Amino acid sequence: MDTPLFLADRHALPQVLALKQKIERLSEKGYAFGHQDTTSYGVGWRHDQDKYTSDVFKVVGDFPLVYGFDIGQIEHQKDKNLDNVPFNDMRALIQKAHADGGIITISWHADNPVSKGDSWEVTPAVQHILKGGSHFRIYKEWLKRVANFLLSLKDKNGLLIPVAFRPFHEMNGAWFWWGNPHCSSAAYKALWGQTLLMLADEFGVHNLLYVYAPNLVFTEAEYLMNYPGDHGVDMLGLDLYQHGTAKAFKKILKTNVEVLKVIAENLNKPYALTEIGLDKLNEAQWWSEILDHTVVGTGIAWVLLWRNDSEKHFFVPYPDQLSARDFKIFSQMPHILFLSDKKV
Ligand code: BMA
Repeated sequence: MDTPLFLADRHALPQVLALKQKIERLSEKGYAFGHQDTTSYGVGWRHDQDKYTSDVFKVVGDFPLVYGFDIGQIEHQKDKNLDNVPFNDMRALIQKAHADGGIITISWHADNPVSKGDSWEVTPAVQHILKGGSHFRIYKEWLKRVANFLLSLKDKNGLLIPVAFRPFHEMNGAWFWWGNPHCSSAAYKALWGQTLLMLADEFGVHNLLYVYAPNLVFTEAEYLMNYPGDHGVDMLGLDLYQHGTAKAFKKILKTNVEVLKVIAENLNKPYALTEIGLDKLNEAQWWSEILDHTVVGTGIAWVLLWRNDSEKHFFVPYPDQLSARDFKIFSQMPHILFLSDKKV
């Protein structure tokens, strides 16, 4: 794939282009394994200074290649994110993952700037936070705090760490205030453009690769409904969870990956499954027979499994979990890239 010469942020730092090229290279070798909050906590443990681990590491002896984090609550200058991860720990874990050669991706479960409820509080807000709207100033203040955190992500030489940034995700669903039923596509696109411009031009954030990521779609048109345009997006994502049977999920996954691949190839952008998983993993062979079977050879850059909160909410096995054996087999497949695979 030839990397286009432009990035969504025209003043993006060289390390952002390097990140994009790394993502493109790895998708030619296979796909990377990613996990949300992998070093922040897992089933039955939380990160502390002397214990650097991950449920992925506990089961397979290796770390993911892609590390997901979420900055929800940074907009209020809180000490911890919405899942109780202290932002100071998060920064240190990002620095460590980056130093180890991992790829960092960040989402933002922002609170509702109008109602002050959480992301799932769907009082219409998007139209009010656009320039000229009644809540623009609040939004701008919140975005400044986002910018401050992103600009604090520096490596040991003081260089900014490049981040695949995935704001306002799953916008074609009804559950977030930025979702389609609660704002028009035009307003969503305006919010995307405004966010990018403000982060880059006003707050000087130039370490971001912008990822657009709808939830499950049925058609290309649906995928593109809120697409902010080629010049505002660097990478295409898609979020998809298994809610029904394995058979039904495989079919949906196959269709979605096909849609994503066709669009991404047309637009010449890398693409990934930016969230995926089966909560509680009650399928012993989920990794090899369901996930890999459908994703292998499709050019997907990564799969990012969602977080391991507790025995009631987890997407990656912990030791002795039903799918742990299969996960180990999956992790050893040569086309699935973990941190120690120095293939990229
Ligand atoms: C959701 C759930 C929530 C969590 C949120 C943000 O999918 O895991 O428990 O707060 O993501 O991480």
